[in-house]
Amino acid sequence: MAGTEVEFGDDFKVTQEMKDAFNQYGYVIVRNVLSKEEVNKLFEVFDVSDLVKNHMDVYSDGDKHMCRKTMWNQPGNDVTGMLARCEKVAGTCEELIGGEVYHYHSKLMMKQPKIGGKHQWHQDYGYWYYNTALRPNLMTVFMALDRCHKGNGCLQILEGSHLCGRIDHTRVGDQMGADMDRVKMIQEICPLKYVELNPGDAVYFHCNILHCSAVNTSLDRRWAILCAYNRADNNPVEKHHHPFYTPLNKVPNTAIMDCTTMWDSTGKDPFTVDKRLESNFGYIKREL
Ligand SMILES: O=C(O)CCC(=O)C(=O)O
Repeated sequence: MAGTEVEFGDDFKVTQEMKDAFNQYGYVIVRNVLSKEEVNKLFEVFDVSDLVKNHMDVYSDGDKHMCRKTMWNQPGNDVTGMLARCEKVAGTCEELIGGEVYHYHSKLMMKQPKIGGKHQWHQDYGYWYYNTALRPNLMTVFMALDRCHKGNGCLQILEGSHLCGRIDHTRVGDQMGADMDRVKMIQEICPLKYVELNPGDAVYFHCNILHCSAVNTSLDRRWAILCAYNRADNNPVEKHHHPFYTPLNKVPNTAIMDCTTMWDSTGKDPFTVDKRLESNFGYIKREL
């Protein structure tokens, strides 16, 4: 579909066609937004940081499969901070969502061979809604670090489903899942897209797009780094486990390779198991 898929290059800029595609389909894929060198540098960060060691295990379906993830709230000044603050990632989101954004959180998703768990059909705004950012003006950039394909549980989205509005969600294991009766109806009108990506490709998607991913039944690891943003004029009303508006201080794309601080957790405000429990309790309290 025109505009939903573009190639990154030196002259990359967000075109009206990309904006139209984002508005109509709820996502845009940018191929090779990260170079091989940038992807390799991120893997070097994982080697020297405690990002991998400090993962949480998130179960979705009552079986042995689990999603491993590590999350942090503030971008910081190290390599992952430069990634989250650079023009091609954060600046592209500003163009697509139509205004200044701030960093809502980043996470490393580690879907391991054979044991990597599924993500239920959900909208990110299905649960971010409870964080009291009142408008669905949030979005995520999912950047593939490994090849993501059907066999290792690539992202699946229902094209254009963000236009169906926010759907009710309930807890499924450690996750929030959308009301499946409603999802089935939406599947009748919104085509399913398997978002197959090569390392360095990214999908930029709206917080109301319905998405999921299957278990990783293959021997191929499926790691990805995700940066989520909220529009600056959508500051949440209540304090919660993700930040209020904090200026992003965007940097040029070259900052990722220029950055000599591989990892510095200072001020990154990691999202701990305790915070997850707090947020789950917050949700349950509201539900009751
Ligand atoms: O990593 C995935 O497959 C999906 C991640 C996701 O949908 C989420 O974290 O909200």
